[in-house]
Amino acid sequence: FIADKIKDAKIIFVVGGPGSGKGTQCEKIVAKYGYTHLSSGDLLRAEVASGSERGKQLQAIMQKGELVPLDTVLDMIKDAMIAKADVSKGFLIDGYPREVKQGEEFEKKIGKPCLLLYVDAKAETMVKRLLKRGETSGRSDDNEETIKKRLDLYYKATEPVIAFYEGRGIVKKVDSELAVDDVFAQVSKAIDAL
Ligand code: B4P
Repeated sequence: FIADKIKDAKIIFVVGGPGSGKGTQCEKIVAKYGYTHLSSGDLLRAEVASGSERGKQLQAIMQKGELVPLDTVLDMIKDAMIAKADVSKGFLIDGYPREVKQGEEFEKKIGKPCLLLYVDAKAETMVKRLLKRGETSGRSDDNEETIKKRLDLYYKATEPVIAFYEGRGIVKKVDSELAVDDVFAQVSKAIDAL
C-alpha cells in the first residue's frame, strides 16, 4: 500500500491560477529544501510528448483549457510518487488538486497534505505572464482564447479547493504579485513553520 511507503514524507499541495507562479516557486523550493517536485501539467505534457494514443487525447483536452480525467492525472502522480518514495523527504504536488474531488481522491489513495500553498495573483497579472510565456514556450495552451478558459475554470473549480482546505487550517497564502524572490520569502516562511 502506497501509504506505508510514503507515510513519513511531507506532502505539500501547490495551488494557484494558471500563470500565478506555481512552477516558478516550486523550482526554488526544490533548490532550497530538496523536495520532490511533481507538476501535474509537466507529467501530462510528458505523456503528450511521448506520442502515445493517450497523449493525443490529453493534448486535445489541454489545448481547450479543460481538465483531463481525474483518474489519469491521479495515476500519473501516484506512479511518480512511488518511484521516488524511498529517496524523497517530501513531495510538492504542483497544479493539483484542480477541483475538490481531486483532493478527496488523492487522500483516499495516497495520503493527507500537511500544507496547501496558495499562490495568489490577479487575473490580469496571470494573463500578462502567460501571454509573455507564450511568445517562447511553444505551449499550445498559452494563447489568449485558451488562457481565458483556463482562468474561468480556475475560479469555478479550483478556488473551492482552497476554501475546502482552509476549513482544515493548512492553507498559507502568498502574494504572487511581488517579484519572484519576495514571493519565495513568504513561501520559505510557510515551509519553515512545518
Ligand atoms: P499547468 O502545467 O499546471 O500550467 P499553469 O497553470 O500554466 O502553471 P505553471 O506552473 O506552468 O506556470 P507558472 O504559474 O509557474 O496546467 C496546464 C494544463 O494541464 C491545464 O490547463 C489542464 O488542462 C491540465 N492539467 C494540469 N493539472 C491538472 C489536473 N490536476 N487535473 C486536470 N487537468 C490538469 O508561471 C507562469 C509564468 O509566469 C512563467 O513564465 C513565469 O516566468 C512567470 N512568473 C512566475 N512568477 C512570477 C513573478 N513573481 N513575477 C513575474 N513573473 C512570474
